[in-house]
Amino acid sequence: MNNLSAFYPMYESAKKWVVEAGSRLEPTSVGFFEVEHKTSAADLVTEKDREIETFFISQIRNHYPSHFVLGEEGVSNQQSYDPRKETVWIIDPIDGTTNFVHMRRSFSISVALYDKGKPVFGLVYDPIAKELFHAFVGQGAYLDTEKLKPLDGVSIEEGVISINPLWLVPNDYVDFLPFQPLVQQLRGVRYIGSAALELAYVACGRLDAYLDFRLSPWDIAAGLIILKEVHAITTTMDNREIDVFNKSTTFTAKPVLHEQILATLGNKNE
Ligand code: 2AM
Ligand code: CA
Repeated sequence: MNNLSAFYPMYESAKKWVVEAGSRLEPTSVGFFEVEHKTSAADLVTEKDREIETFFISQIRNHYPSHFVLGEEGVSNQQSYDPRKETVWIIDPIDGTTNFVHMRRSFSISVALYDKGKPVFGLVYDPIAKELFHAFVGQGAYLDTEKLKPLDGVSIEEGVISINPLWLVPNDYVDFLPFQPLVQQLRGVRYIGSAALELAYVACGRLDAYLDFRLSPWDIAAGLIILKEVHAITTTMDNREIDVFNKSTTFTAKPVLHEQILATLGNKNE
């Protein structure tokens, strides 16, 4: 842990920055903003996404000029670098942009720091609920000041899980048919639409598992760190280790449930 202690002041700074950035996303501060499509009509970006990412980049450049920033909106415009050799902040300025645009709630800001490819700390902040999920590697995970407990096992029959509904229809990633009996066995299925928040909800026990498509580093970087601290089991859908710097399917669950879901799906996705 000694070599990580140098990062502690950055963790403290990051906590202040997410709360400050979040205040700009509250209904009273937001006002009118432009909405654009990226790859499709379902893939939105707003001027608020870019504003929040720019806020973090200016803070990081001022305080830690040697660090790199990997942000969803690509505002930082840095020369290419190897994230496994540098100190990198991975930032999703608004995770759940569709929710931000349509509902003005159920979105989050996700900030993580990885040093030479290794996780250091992660924060997921919901500025509407004013909930900050955070963890520094090896020191436990927290919801605000409350330490989160290690997760207990749960069975499919008792499980309430979040699944991207697109898993349940023909798709490019997994065989959808085995998901239908899975849904029938579960106590309940939800989908929130902010990957970072869904990972945080598994960590604090509000959800028992979460499965989603090929997510990007900024969607999952912070959540993975928080989940590990509470002993969630997190893999790709084919039960491999997630490489945070590459897109991958994401499957996190409480003990027992992870194994049961994979068995129910028949590991057909291997
Ligand atoms: P975003 O809101 O930051 O884009 C549900 O849409 C979840 O999947 C959100 O966390 C969303 O992140 C993420 N996601 C990743 N790629 C996406 C895409 N191409 N279109 C919509 N959502 C995407
Ligand atoms: Ca995102």
